[in-house]
Amino acid sequence: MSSASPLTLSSQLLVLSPKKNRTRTILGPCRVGPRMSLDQQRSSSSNPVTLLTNVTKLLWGPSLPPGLLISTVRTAWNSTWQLMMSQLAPSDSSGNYTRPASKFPLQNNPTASATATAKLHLYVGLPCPWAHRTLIVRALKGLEDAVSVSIASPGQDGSWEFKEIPSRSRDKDILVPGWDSVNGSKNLKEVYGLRKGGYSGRASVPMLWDVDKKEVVCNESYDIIHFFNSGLNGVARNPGMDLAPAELKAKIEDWNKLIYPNVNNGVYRCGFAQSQEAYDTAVNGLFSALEKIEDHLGGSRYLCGDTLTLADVCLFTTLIRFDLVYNVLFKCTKKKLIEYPNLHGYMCDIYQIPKVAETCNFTEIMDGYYKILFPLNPGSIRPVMPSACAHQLLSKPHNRESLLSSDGYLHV
Ligand SMILES: N[C@@H](CCC(=O)N[C@@H](CS)C(=O)NCC(=O)O)C(=O)O
Repeated sequence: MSSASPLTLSSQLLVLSPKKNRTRTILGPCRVGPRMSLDQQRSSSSNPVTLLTNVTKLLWGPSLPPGLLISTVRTAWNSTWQLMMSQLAPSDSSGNYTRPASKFPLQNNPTASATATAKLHLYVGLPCPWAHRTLIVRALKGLEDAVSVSIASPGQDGSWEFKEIPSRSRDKDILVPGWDSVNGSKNLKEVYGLRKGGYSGRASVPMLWDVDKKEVVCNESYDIIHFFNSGLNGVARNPGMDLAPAELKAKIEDWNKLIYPNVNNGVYRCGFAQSQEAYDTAVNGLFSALEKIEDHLGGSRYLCGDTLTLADVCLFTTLIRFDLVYNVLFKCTKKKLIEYPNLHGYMCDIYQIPKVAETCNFTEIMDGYYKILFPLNPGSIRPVMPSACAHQLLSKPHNRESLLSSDGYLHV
């Protein structure tokens, strides 16, 4: 997602058409086919794909050899795809996706110590796994009153947009895309731009905003969840819940070192790989990490033992999207998540923690990825939701309560 608009590319494709010296008319009967009804003809003339097909026929005639057609389109598509990917998903010289660092980590924020008393607002998008982490910790800590939220939806050009009117539900516990309730902005870029000194970089979610100072507090999910866990206990409804107790901090970091590059970012490294080698490396790293975690979860209820921690929250938001999206769209195809009994049971266990299911919006997740990630799914067709991902199935008994004995260490 970036400021480059993928939609402009279809018009560039037209410019790539090789021959301009044909004189056939586009509306003759052979263009629409003899068996097309008048209604079909009318609707097809407004359909851009049909229009492109007709223009192609006009330029080349109906009998273009399939080999030429395929090699021409392949060359045109590959070059535009490379162009798009280089801007939307930066990679190194071997085609490995390299995620840009967040511009506003918490430790760089000079006002961070005063932030606990500031009026805070959280900007998120429901498809985003990084933003999802912050919604879960906000809910578990009971920060709904202390940290209000605005939910953006992905726009056609990949930016995060707000609806123009408040959503009908004013219930802060119901998470649906809506308007920007503190700044009234039309998109997230505009909100970032309100900070002193402006901002022209990536307008990413999640983003924590200081309402009175009109300043970005942080846009790095890992920092935000740590801050929500321990920095706002004075206003949290559930201050006693500690998702990163001192004695587990080292274990949480160890799990994160395995899970962030190979699983959380690993699925993106599969999906955004720009060479076969880059994809192979990413997919092997992903599934070997999943195998390790699967083994560990056979004897441990959560990653660090019998206590739910931030490491589990971070893993959960990738797992819950796995069969819905990553398995298909990002080519994480070696196995589906449902084929891992321990990982799947563990995911259901976390899903069933009160208030977690309400943060998971499967329709928004599927729409967000399949309809908006244009370079990976140009037709924008959203596949049917896998039946194993239905709420009722995720709510079934998981029987993991008895797994209490692990030391919670990552044994590799
Ligand atoms: N490292 C960041 C990553 C956030 C991120 O990449 N968010 C995506 C959505 S899933 C985004 O908003 N991208 C918009 C853009 O890059 O312009 C974090 O963990 O918070």
